[in-house]
Amino acid sequence: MYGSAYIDKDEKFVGTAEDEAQLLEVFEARIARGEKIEPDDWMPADYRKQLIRMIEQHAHSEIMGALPEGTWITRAPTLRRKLALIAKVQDEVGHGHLLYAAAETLGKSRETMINDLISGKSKYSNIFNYPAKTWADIAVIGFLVDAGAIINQLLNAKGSYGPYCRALERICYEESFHLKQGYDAFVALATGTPMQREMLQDALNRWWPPMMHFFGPSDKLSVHTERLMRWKVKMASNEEMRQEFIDQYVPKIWELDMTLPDPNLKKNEETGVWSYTEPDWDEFFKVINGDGPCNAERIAVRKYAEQHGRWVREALMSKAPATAVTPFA
Ligand code: BYC
Repeated sequence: MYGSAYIDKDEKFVGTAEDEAQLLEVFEARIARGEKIEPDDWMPADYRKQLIRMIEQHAHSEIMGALPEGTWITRAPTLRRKLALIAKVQDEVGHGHLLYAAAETLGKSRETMINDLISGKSKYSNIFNYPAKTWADIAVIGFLVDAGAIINQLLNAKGSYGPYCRALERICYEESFHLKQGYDAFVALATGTPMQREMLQDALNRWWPPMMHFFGPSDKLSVHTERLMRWKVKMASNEEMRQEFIDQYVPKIWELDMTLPDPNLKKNEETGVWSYTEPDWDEFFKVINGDGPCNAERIAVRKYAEQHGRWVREALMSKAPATAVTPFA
């Protein structure tokens, strides 16, 4: 209840327009003061909807991201790399759990979220719809995709919704280890044999275009940015995040004498702004709408996991039989 107003069982606001305007004013003032919004606080229905969309997509991206990397655990070149990759994949799945839990505070169940992922209703990051063909792909994912994720997440951890911010903060600690392992693998290949450098260059050429897409469409094409930034769900525009990524990481790639497949990539030293070839946004929208090189394969794996893991979930949720034997008794 909020005065005479309340939220009904379908999450609809019931009250006068005046009540709602007043609540909205208080809500926006809290955000402007930098306060965190918590699950039991009043929030506009659209804030809730946008947060569920974004956190859910983020959670899906974490568990989908574990798939291309997971296939390389058995093929990692050394025991040390294998151990690091196992730990990373485990972390990514853990991030998925944290984020599903954060989204659940807004009223959508995990089961519904997983169903929406495997039915194709929910999106997940474009970047995980491409194949990881060689070990160099794993180095590029660990270095550049994790770097991109950190840029996005460090910013949004300062946002307005408490449970999402706290999850992001914890995720960022782990992501910084992932970035170190990715960079280490990247440098090992970049300073290795001509064949290793060639393999790395090939991976960079393939991953660069989806990496440019990773931060979302150009600000002209972005539909949610303006509202999300007003509500401090998103703390920077897609283009601001992309510029920050390019500025921090392109010099690190070039200093290893590797190249990027964009002849127009150049920094304006006066303004600090990078120019680059406009990414192919048709390709981006095709991929995020389910028609990328690996969409069907990724969804099929998640569907398999959902179906074949059902008995485990059911067993965990069921009450233990009265006659159960106590282990080690
Ligand atoms: N991929 O209005 P816009 C990881 C969609 S995992 C797919 O700009 P918004 C890792 C967008 O949803 C971390 N779809 O959107 C894991 C919208 O479509 P709908 C991944 C995208 O939300 C394992 C439409 O395009 N990070 O790092 O304002 C191993 C218009 O876009 C993408 C996150 O998930 C995309 N890249 O801004 C290694 C961060 N971009 O929903 C690493 C959380 C846009 O209207 N998400 N779309 O149908 C965000 O920060 C924001 O959602 C975005 C997009 C910046 C990505």
